[in-house]
Amino acid sequence: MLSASQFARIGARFGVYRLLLPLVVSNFSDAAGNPAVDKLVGIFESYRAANYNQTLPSRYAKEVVAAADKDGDGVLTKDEISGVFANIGADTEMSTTEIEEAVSALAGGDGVLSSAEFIAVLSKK
Ligand SMILES: [Ca+2]
Repeated sequence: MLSASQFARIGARFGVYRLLLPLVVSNFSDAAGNPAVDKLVGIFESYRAANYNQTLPSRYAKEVVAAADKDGDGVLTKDEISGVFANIGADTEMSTTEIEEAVSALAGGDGVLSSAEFIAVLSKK
């Protein structure tokens, strides 16, 4: 398991690679240099480390995403992500604009953040 600070360092390194190597292979590696994305991932990772330390990251990610997708349409909106932040007491940690930016960066070209994409992001540690 990576600590939040290790993860932040990796995020920073991705940022450097992103400048050096403009070729990216997925939404996540593209989005990992984005400060809003790094912040969002860091918040979820801190929450996981504090509350789901005995749970597989993949299972944790599925639970978070299932709770987040209120309308069950398989797509996560910024409002649904904001709702999760409120539920975990992190609602003051990111502004609506930052959440919007992170969701749109993670969504990639199609502009839609699917549950599956978000599970992949959250369980990537
Ligand atoms: Ca939804």
